[in-house]
Amino acid sequence: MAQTKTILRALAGETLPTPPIWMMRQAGRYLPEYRATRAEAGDFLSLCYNSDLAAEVTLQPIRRYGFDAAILFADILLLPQALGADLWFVTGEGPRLSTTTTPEGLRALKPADAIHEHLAPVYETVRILSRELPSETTLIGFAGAPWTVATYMIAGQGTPDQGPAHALKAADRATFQGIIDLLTESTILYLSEQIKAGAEVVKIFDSWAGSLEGQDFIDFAVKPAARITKALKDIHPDVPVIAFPRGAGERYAGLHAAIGADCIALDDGVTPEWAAAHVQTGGCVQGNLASSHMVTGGETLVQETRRVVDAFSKGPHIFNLGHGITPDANPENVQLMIDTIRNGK
Ligand code: 1CP
Repeated sequence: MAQTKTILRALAGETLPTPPIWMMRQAGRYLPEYRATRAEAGDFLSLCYNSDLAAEVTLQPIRRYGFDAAILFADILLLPQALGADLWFVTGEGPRLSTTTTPEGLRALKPADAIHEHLAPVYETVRILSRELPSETTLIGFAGAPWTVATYMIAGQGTPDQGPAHALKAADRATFQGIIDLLTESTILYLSEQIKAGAEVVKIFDSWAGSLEGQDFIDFAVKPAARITKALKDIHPDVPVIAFPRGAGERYAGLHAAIGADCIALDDGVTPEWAAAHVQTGGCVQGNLASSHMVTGGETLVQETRRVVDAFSKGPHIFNLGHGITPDANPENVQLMIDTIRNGK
């Protein structure tokens, strides 16, 4: 049967007259209905593990805006928790984890195939969504990339420069590589299970890829993503993979082939014109309007939205922001962006 979902058509390489749209963090604190459901759940992690409420917040931006894709509501740090790390969120600050920095610490984690019981509520959220989403909306599953998840496991929190992870990589390569390998294998199992539950596309978020330099970028951003993509395609050959090595800069060129991904997601550190010439030539791209426009709005938002659409109009493109929408964004600016893309030409 010919594919009718616009995101799947773009991922298959089709150039569409109007790009399909979704937004990173589209279910989030900028929406009053999200804040209400989160309060009902009690806290962020309880929301992630309550399948009915997690499905509800996933659906909220679809009802409000009619995005072309829904992204499963969960977090990249649920996987290390399933591997045995302690995880909690400090209000106003962000995630905290017990640290893994020694051979003993690595050995104390569970094996990759022991994650599914802990993550069962996430798979249930996917099943609910695949029943309840409108027929034209694509369901995206996701996981963090091994390097990005490792940076949190090693530091025990978010870090501006991923210093502790770089330090472990230099001081105890075997333990560092062991963490990367465990995350790579468990991510394959985690994403494969999301696909079995109904995810139609999966995305690998490597938010901190940009701090990897030289051969490290190849070894710890490109190779793990390529291994995950290859393993998933062996099991689920028709499910597209989106890779998001944020901050890759000029290294975005050639990544479709190097990773084997159907789509490379771009942050706004590269211009759409450069990316059209150097990245979109390799396949579908996703991105890359700066999320700050969702705060500031106005004529600049309209112009920059048009600029992204126009720059990528000659090849396969999924419209998105360059990073997640922030809590201080104005929901009306999101509507203005969508109207500009869908009606503004
Ligand atoms: O309600 C709240 O206060 C929590 C805010 C929040 C939300 C809405 C967190 C905490 N995670 C999420 C959901 C989330 N996280 C999704 C759901 C789907 C959607 O996009 O709507 C996804 C895909 C993520 C992915 C994620 N979590 C990433 C990768 C993408 C990115 O933004 O770079 C990262 C790095 C995380 C860790 C994390 N979780 C939450 C926070 C505040 C952070 C970042 C901490 C830091 O900056 O270091």
